[in-house]
Amino acid sequence: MATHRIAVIPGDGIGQEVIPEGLKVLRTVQEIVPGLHLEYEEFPWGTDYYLQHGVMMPENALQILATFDAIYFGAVGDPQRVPDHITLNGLILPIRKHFQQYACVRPVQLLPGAPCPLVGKTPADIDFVVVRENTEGEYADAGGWIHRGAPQEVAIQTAIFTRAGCERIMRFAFELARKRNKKRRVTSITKSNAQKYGMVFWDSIFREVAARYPDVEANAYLVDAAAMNFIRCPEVFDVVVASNLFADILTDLGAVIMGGMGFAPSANLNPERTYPSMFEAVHGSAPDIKGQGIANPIATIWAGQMMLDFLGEAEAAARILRALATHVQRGTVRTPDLGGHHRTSDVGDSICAILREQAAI
Ligand code: GGG
Repeated sequence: MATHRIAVIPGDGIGQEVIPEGLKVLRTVQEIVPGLHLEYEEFPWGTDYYLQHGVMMPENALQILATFDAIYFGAVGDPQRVPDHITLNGLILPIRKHFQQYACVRPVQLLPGAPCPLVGKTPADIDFVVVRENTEGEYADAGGWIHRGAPQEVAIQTAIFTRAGCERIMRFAFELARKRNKKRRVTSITKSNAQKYGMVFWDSIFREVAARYPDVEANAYLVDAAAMNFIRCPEVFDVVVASNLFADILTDLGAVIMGGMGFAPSANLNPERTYPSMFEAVHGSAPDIKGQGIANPIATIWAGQMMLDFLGEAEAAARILRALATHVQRGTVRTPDLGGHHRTSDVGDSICAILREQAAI
């Protein structure tokens, strides 16, 4: 009987409201599935911590986190108090990079009952996964800003694409297409007509890696065409692989076609399991609604489900996904983003009640 130790970082804004619902669901499934044992330790890192200590997390934070099996993360950002580039670069990006969580897996799956803004599209049409390169590319933190404030001031931000980084994320995408065993198709997304070094390099590595997977179809789009096709024909996608920035942007679009930002989960995986992986919603801290208790916790609950799946707890993960899908299909408990009047905690309670109902059958 394995015990999984989970580091919990609610972070900022609605992260502090959705994480308790995720934990509520995890605790409920733990009561139901024999042998499932999860232990949690919560860390108060984020913008409040920054305002007290001058850093988003303590100096030894990564050493502390390294001792856990997984990290369950809420959200980061409180731009009224601290600029976003400080909060993001002080918390979530160093965790992703240090722990080599290079494969950011973001399902774009429309559950029956979820509100899809695309006319005529059904859950059968919207079922793909975006694999985001999570450690380099446009978020590599390479650049400089000189002569600040002077007329000759200049800033340079460089995207970094390494052969090792491209190969590993592409291999991951092809393996995922095999594992999903649906369309067996990987679509690479770049802007290599305009970005003629890094992205042409990405394209050439994609062709090399694709040649090693003859059983998986490989194709490629420019990012502008991909954005259009996410809306026009989402059914053509199975596994999408893209750089850090492009996949970050496209997965907000993906979230909207699967029902809204409140639905979209995200797993930052270290596939080799050398370090802990981190699970969070795609959405951010939503300062506009923080503290009101009305945020939709589905994405964070779904991220908790992905965490259990990655930890090898297949039965518990399957139960959460089933309960979540039932909750969405019933549509009786809805936060305001879905046109309802329920509260964040009502959604957590509803999913826990369905988990218990389904366990009793
Ligand atoms: N729960 C995710 C979160 O807080 N995201 C804030 C954000 O903007 N992140 C950018 C990124 O995911 O790279």
